[in-house]
Amino acid sequence: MPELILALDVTERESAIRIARDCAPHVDAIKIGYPLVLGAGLSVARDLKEAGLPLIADFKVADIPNTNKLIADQVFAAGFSAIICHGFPGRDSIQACVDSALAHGGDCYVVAEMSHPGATDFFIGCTGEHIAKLAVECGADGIIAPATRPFRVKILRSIVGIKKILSPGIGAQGGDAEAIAQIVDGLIVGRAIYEAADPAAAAAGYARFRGAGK
Ligand code: O7M
Repeated sequence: MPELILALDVTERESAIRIARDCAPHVDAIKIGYPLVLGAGLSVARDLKEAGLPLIADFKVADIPNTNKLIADQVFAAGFSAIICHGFPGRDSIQACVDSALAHGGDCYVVAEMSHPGATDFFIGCTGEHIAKLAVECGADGIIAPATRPFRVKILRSIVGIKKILSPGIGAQGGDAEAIAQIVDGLIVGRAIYEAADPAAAAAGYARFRGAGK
């Protein structure tokens, strides 16, 4: 049964807190990244935790191992439950984030393949598969794979097995929630919820896909 993850990419603290509070009954986790943290400061994480949901840090960390470790340690110290890193910097950089997550009792997810049109310039071929394999070998909790390309998610599933697949690209980017809910562990939805006239109602609409079996 896939979880519903709210990608809270608004840039103002007050609206972030309001949307998180209103949507909390319908979602399983909240993912924030540069838009909100640069707009409102890292302390917004503490405010959002009051919604009572796990917080995922989407900084798509993509540096050398030492810098990745420094970033990941700060993320967990700020109260996040999980960190997302890029896979393309390679095994040692992924491992640094996984090790930090393990040390803090958190999770680490690795971007294996992206959802936007430009991703086809780079990821498709053997890159996504290679990153997914590295993520498994490093002991990551799962990967990020595109809801806009379910056929790619199926290929990546054959590599990661029972590891989690969290999937963005639903709604605003054209991915179909019903189709992707059958094959992933987490639906990441942003604009289709936070830009809706009634974000809580939109979240409740997507929450019905949590019942779809994998
Ligand atoms: O639903 P949206 O399109 O408004 O937002 C999607 C969110 O997922 C947004 O936070 C993106 O940064 C993120 N995302 C993608 O859209 N595509 C990807 O390939 C990867 C991510 C992501 O979450 O990576 C961790």
